[in-house]
Amino acid sequence: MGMRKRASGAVLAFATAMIAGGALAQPIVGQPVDGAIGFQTAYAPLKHDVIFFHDMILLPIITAITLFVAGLLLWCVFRYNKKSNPTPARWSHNTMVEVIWTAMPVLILMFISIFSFKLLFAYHDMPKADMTVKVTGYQWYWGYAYPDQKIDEITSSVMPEAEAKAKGLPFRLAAHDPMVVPVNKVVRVLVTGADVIHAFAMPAFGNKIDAIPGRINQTWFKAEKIGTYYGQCSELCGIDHAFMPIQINVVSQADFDAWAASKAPKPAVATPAALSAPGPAPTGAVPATPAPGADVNPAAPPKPAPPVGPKAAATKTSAPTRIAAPSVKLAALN
Ligand SMILES: [Cu+2]
Repeated sequence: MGMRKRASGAVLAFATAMIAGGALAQPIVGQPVDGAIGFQTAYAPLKHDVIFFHDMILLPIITAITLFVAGLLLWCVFRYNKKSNPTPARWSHNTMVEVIWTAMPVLILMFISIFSFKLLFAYHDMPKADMTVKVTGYQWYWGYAYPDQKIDEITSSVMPEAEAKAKGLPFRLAAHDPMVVPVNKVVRVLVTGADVIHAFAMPAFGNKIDAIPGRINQTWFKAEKIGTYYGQCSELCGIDHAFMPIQINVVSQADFDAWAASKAPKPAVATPAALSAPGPAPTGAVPATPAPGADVNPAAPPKPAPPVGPKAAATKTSAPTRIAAPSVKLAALN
């Protein structure tokens, strides 16, 4: 009776969740859900591929092997115990059986590898990107820069507990200044770390990639629905590792354009390079072309190390400090 009541309660909760999910035009994805099982719902192509690979390829094979081995065990236990089989056979080898139990696992692994490599290539072979976001992991927050929109790095930090509670948002998932991207656009994500190794993970899009100082890793997603998506740093990076959530707001192209316009161009900052620039500096504008040596275009592959010295250091100062920091490390590593 209790079980039945609980089961019907679960069905009701599921139905309510489905209705609520349908009614909500904008999903909020990435929060813990009571009684959930399996992966988070997919909202990007790679995640669909991941779920297909797991649910349609791996899970049936694992289930079949488990049932087969369990059946063999039970058969041996009941058919060949001392009572049912008092005089055991004396032979020990069977060539056919040995060939089968060697060949079968090889064939199974080859079958899995077909789909596994297909998935791997899907991650690697990014479609033509519509835009780029450069993600930098810091102890303990994230930086999002938009080179195409000329938006300097935006610092995104965890929303304090009191504020999150007041707004009804999940603490440790909600963030200030989240990443904002347009819906149905291929977003190339360039990921690096400024201090230690972090990892950029967005389960609803199937993304998880290390943010490594001195390296730029690349991944991509194409968000399929307008909404709010939560992820977290997924590489133990220090004492506040649990307090650097990743929030991505997927919005319409019009909303994204408005947001981008509000973030760029930034007002001019008085830097030594800007002050010494020939001619009157245009008011309220950052020079359109990056200063030489200022590695603000993360799309470019790591270049041979520029000369490191007082001169190089002087040109670096014209770049925003946060972006310059990893570049300096890149140069030092090269
Ligand atoms: Cu971390």
